[in-house]
Amino acid sequence: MVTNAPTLDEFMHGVVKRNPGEEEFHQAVKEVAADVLPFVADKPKYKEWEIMRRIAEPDRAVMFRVTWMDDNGNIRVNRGYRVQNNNAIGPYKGGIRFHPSVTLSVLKFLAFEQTFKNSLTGLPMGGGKGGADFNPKGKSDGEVMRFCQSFMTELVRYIGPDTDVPAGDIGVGAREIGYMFGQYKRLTNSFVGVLTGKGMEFGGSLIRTEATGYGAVYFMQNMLEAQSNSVEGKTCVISGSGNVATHAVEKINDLGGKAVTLSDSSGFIFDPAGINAEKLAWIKDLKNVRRGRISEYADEFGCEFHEGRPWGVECDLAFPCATQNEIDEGEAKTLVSNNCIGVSEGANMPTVLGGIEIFKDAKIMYGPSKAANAGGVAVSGLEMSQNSARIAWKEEELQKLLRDIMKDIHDNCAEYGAEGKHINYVKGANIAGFIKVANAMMAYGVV
Ligand code: NDP
Ligand code: 2IT
Repeated sequence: MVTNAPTLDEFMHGVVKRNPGEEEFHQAVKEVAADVLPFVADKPKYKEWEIMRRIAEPDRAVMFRVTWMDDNGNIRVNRGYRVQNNNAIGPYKGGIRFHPSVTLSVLKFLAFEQTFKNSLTGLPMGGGKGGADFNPKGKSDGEVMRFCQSFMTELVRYIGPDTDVPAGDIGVGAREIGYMFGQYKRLTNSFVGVLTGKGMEFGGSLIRTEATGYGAVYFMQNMLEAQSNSVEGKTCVISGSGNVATHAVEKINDLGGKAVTLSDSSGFIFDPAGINAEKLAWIKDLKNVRRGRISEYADEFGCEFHEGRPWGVECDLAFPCATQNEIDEGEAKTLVSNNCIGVSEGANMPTVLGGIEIFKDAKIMYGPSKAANAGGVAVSGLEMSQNSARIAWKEEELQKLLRDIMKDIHDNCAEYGAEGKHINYVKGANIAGFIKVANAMMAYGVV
């Protein structure tokens, strides 16, 4: 069964042919295959077992109608999905996204990435992702509740605490997880850890809310420490103003950095004085309770608001924490020419492939999403462990576990990504994430 190793072009030709028009999925697979194919080329065992081809084909993807009634009595129809990419090393695990831009391609890219990310955490979790093209913006609590209940009424068939454990992502936070968990419990008459990111009263874990943003800053700190540098005194540009962005700012402040921007889909605020703890508390209330726009910050605190994205603001460190493809090639060049020395990705796949090449060529510290934002799903894994054991760990223990996991991910990426004195974290993350999944798949034979 010996086969010749395909070139990247040959491999991608097959992926594009089997998944026509799914550009985000092609992009995510290409980024990984570019590192993994050369790595397996002289390792017959991985090559012969066609591991990369198998990981790039989801185990299954389900699509379903979600019907619900709005406050005016209109019948609304959305499309729901769950993509179960790979469960070689544990139950499928990954968030649920509610956003009008959700398509099968977006969720396939996210489930594929999640497979490598979850492997990097060192915890037993496979990769999955789900969501719907539902737009929570401007909806009442009642509408969101009815949508979540209808979504779960269908999703319940495909998930379970040992099968597939969803969590939050864009548009899905504590409120939505509460509604979905309540409906799962009602439909199955079982109280189990089937979702993570739950409220503390019903099986949630301390620091899950903070974990992704904190983890992305820890990853940056680890990259800086490898060069005898630190976050202290650094000017930081952050995009987004949701869960990941606000907690990244919180940790930047803790470590003595200065966060000067946040954004949403309308534009960004630039606050040269820095977004301190008091301003951050105001933003969390704006986003989670009043559900307002980031432009209101500029009115409240008297700073600039601009349309577009924040990457033209001069900075030492950049933290994209909003969405995919939010740093294009031109913006990557701008960051480099403004002497930005490090990028840590809180969002999933925020940099286009051409932008990644620009960061690599400039040899700046670049922490790709599957490594840098793994702190969230890592604490989700710890929430699953606590639920299974029916115990709750203390905050200090969890804080330490998160820091240690992020350090291990960093060191693992550094080992596989070493290129002389420089560390190619993209290559390191792709290869380190691949090996564990590949070894498990080979143990199972041809499945
Ligand atoms: P939230 O819904 O809490 O916040 C999303 C933020 O990004 C909002 O400020 C939103 O602005 C902005 N945003 C979303 N879509 C767009 C867009 N198309 N253009 C511009 N801005 C946009 O989500 P999270 O903070 O949870 O997620 C942010 C990113 O982090 C995503 O890429 C997600 O996949 C990733 N991530 C999240 C994890 C988690 O634990 N939550 C874990 C790992 C990664 P607006 O309100 O205007 O839409
Ligand atoms: O992209 C991600 O890692 C998440 N949205 C979190 C997934 C999870 O299961 O906690």
